Amino acid sequence: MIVFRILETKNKMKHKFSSLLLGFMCFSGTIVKSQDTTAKILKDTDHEKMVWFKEAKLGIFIHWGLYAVDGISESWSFYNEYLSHEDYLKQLSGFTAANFKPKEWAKLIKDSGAKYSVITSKHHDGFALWNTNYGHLNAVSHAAAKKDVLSPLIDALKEKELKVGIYFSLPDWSSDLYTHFTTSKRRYAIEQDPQRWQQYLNYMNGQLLELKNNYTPDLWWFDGDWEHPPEAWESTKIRTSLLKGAPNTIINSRLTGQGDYQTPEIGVPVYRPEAKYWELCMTLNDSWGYQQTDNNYKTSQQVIDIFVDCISKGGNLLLDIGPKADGSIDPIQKERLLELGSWIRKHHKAVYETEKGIPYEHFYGPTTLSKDKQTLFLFVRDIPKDGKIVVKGISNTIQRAYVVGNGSILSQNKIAKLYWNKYPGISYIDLPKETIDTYYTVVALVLDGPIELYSELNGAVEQN
Ligand code: JFZ
Repeated sequence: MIVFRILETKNKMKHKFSSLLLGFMCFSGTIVKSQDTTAKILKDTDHEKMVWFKEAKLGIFIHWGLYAVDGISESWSFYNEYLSHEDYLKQLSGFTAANFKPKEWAKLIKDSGAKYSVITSKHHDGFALWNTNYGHLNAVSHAAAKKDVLSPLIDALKEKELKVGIYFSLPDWSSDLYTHFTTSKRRYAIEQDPQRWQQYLNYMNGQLLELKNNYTPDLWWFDGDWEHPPEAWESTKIRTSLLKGAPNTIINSRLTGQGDYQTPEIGVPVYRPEAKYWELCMTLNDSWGYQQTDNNYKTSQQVIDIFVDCISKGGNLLLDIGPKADGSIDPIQKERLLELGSWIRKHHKAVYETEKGIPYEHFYGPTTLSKDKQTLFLFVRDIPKDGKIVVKGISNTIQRAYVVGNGSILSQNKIAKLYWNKYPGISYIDLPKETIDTYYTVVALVLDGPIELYSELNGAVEQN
């Protein structure tokens, strides 16, 4: 039986989904590209500061909070009124972090092949993982843990030379100063009580400054901007204040209009996003936080499928784990990260410091290119039935073909190459069974210069 669960948040994104639906209703036989067009990013992003992000390819997202205690959806469970706010907060007594080993988390993240990690400092429920001076809902003063769990994790990440991203929810549904409480209860409207809203902004910006000063993160991952327009959040001011003295910090696109990169919505992009910088966030099962009832885990093959898809389209994958309330990590989540990590290590040359690949017309599968564009990496998911893979329309000479992480040199032959025109012919490259990887075999084609794709329309018959 196929278990089909829907991520909780999706119910709440009604406006976005209905416009998408409209897009599909207008579908009249042509291709509908359901790309993220809502998230506007800045045009003047400093490319220098984006280099590490562009080359990172993999980040690990961590959703850790009260919701792991009962294994219910993060914040949304009370917002959607599946249980009362009071009962939701009872989880405070179960958030022990008794087996929390930040150094082991950081090691696991490093071993996954990730170059950065993004941790939920505070989700929509308002529960802060650090010792904040703003409000009492935090791991130190109210939860069983009675300690700051964010600082040791960030220290451990930095020790492993991982870049640090901080997730911060703009909305705080537990704060009396905030407008929204649950789906059917609003505390007030901003127009009715602008002063109260200003107090909320002071509280929120106070927390942001604490985080900035304590941790100097490399990246801010905002969330929840949809509840108010950018003017209400004063998002320009937020950006200015966070970048002050830290101009190289990167901001995601969920601080409307102020982001440096895009976060594609609803799944792996089918078409290559146009944005220069983007990151897909993705769950391992169907939940962001730990939910023991959700066993719909993607297989390692599927996780690697998604990862390869992202990097071949020039983006990053931000893969999520949801640690348990005691700070331990489910073995299956660990296993997925380690399996991905060992595949990446074997194929690191084809992963890090590469660029998006070439169109599928040239090769039936995902590809990446080395920075100098002289090596084309072909990702072969299946076992070719005649032991050969096919490459078309590349004008360069393939000087050498070899299996990445294995070293075998592969033989090749070309057909349909005519001496009297420029059509480059069709290359068949032998891929012996012994070289096939469990997930993706990667073939490197070393070219005689930067790749040149042949795109003349009429090909071999042009001179007839
Ligand atoms: C948000 C959160 O509400 C959710 O709990 C989780 O933390 C996730 C990573 O981020 O969910 C969203 C936010 C925006 C969209 C989808 C889910 N969106 O723009 O489609």
